[in-house]
Amino acid sequence: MLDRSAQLFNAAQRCIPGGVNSPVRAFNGVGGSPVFISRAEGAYLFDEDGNRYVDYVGSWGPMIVGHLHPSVRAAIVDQLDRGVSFGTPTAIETRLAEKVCALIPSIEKVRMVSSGTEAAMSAIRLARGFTGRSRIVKFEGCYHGHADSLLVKAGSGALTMGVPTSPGVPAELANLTITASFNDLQDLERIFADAGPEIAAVIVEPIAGNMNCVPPAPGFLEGLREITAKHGSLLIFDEVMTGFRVHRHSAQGLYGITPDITVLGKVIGGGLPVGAFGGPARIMDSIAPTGPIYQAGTLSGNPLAMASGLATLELLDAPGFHARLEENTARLTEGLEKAARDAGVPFTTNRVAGMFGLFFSAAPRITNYAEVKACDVERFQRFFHEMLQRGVYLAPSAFEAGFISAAHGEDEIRQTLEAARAAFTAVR
Ligand code: KE4
Repeated sequence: MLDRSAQLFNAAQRCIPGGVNSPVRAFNGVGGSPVFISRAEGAYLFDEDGNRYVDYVGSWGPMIVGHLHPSVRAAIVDQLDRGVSFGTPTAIETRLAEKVCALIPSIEKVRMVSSGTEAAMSAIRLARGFTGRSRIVKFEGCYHGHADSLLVKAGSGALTMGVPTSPGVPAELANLTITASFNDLQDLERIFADAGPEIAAVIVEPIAGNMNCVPPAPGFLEGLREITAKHGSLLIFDEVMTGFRVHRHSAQGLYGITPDITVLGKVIGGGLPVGAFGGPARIMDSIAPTGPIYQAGTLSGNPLAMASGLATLELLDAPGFHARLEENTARLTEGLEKAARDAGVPFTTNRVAGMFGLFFSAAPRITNYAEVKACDVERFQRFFHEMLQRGVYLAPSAFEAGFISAAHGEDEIRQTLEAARAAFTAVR
């Protein structure tokens, strides 16, 4: 007898490509059939068969205050009773914009959109329009959503001409994207020596979270800032994942770097569809209707999503919020490393405040994409299922970061480490 999730997956695959509305959810990264979640609360997910899981995905980052937080729920319900969408300016859009500008000093003006992809795509167009240049630089292993110019990987050839990572992206467009190595400033220096005057912008995840969690090497972000400023290119921080997660003022506050444009998503919507891009007024005023660079969206600034995002950000104002997140992430990752050591399994972690990475590797720390790719993915896949069976829901991919919420406490971490001791033994 198939469990309910398996039955639902069979039905979903008949009318949704792969049975999912976003590929990573299909469990192709870990094998097996995805669990279908029916509800969530605090640090927990509950699947259609009634199984409970400690959740370390948090909808891929947005649920930083935990699922169904009473304040967020109340804000959504309050807005719901006044209508969900008007297609007009609303006061609550300004309140969220003001909150973002207060929390991220490099942002004087911000435009709301409906996803991180849309925000990154718009930021690229803004940088190209503002500088009059066409080429952009991204980093191998970093992900900025699925806009054409960003679905590009390093090609061969001296200029590391980009080649598409997906059919449907024209080679002519991919050619305008140069791919560099994350945490490798020499590589970037070489690219700018070759093509500096043509480069509109460098876009980077200040803490890589899409090659699993890889923090910036000391001096790397400072180097990006220096090189781009020297060549008149813009520096775009894609903080869709790190925004408000790693520090009250995001990664740029944690590392003390001022980018030209910041891309946001996830936490800023508290689980409802919100993305955003912002920066100094001198740049942002180039965006329609004040400037010529076109960008628009039917549901941009949706009042329900704004209410959810604003209530979430207001909860992050609590004294010690990020310190507690950091403490619990440290307790979790240090406990996992001990459990792996006791089981004799080569394993290490990375963490930055409320995000972390798990790696099956004998290396003391994982510092770049090549080292991530050398990790034991097959052992991670087995570990993932051993943990799932014991009620712990990790990201279903060896190349994704994990997230802790304010709802994770002693109990949840104890349950997780108990499951991990058995899971490490099982994958020894
Ligand atoms: P969305 O379009 O998925 O809202 O955001 C794209 C995006 C942009 N920038 C960064 C740094 C991101 O991490 C993302 C999306 N993250 C993935 C998981 N790593 C979302 C999960 C999914 O694709 O289903």
